[in-house]
Amino acid sequence: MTTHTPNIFPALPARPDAEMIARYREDGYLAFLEALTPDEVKQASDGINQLVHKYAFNEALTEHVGGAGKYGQAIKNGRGMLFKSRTSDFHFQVEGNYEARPDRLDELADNIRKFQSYVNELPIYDYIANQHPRLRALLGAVLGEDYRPYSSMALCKPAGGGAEKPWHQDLAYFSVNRFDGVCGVWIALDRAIIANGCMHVIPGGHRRGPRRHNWTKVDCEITTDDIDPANAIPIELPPGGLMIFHGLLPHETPANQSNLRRRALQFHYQSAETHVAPREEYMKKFTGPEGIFIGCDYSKLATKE
Ligand SMILES: O=C(O)CCC(=O)C(=O)O
Repeated sequence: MTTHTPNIFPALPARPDAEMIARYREDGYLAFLEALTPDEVKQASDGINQLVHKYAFNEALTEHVGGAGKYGQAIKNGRGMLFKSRTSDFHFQVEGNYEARPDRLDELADNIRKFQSYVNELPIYDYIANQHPRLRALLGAVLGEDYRPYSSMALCKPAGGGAEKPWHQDLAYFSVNRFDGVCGVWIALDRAIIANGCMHVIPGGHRRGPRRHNWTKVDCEITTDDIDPANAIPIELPPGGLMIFHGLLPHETPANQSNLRRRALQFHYQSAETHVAPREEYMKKFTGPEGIFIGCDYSKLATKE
């Protein structure tokens, strides 16, 4: 077991200092208890309900893919109904054990598992992701001033059973040309604590490079022979708190075993030198000692029983 003083600071500063950035490079993450204002948190949280009301069961705007989805039969975390916008990449997926109904849209909004590509759906998301002055200063210091957005994706955990997201590195999924210039930003919209599935990280775990991921019955994950959970620390955050983390940092969020909903926003960013690479090129780089790809291989999942 390692001892570690968590990199949890009171507030996201106007400019991060050199010491903070040195700790990011060393430990792979920084957290700030206060980053969004209560009004920004409310707008972002209400936005989830607005998007569900706009898109769910709206045939003109949305395609509904019932039940398990493309890969859902093989894994527990992909089973809920999928709502896909017909005009943009925006889509969201319902938690696997929840039955979506058109007459209960606010309840449905509390039972979403995943929102994807939502940043252009409402001005508040574009503001937080791309214009927030303090977040821009932090990203500029971490990735270089000419960084760019990579994606927007948010996992939520409904009260009383929202599923876990097991140990993984985000770069096990992202087809990019290099692994030193990607980071994620995770922002709590509800209080995130151990009981409702807050983030857990392995401080410094990004420095070991890519780790082996396997498809299990739950998800694509680093199994515990390559992670020592005793080295993990929880990052508990109030609404509006923010964590920035390296694309190779192993992290997980346990299941929500409480009656407290846990919503969060997540954005990823890339440095100017980082670009989307053909899958084959990326797979030759995200390798273990044998030179074989060890990220999340979707072709294996499609054939999994
Ligand atoms: O928000 C969560 O529960 C987990 C987010 C995460 O680790 C991911 O999307 O890669």
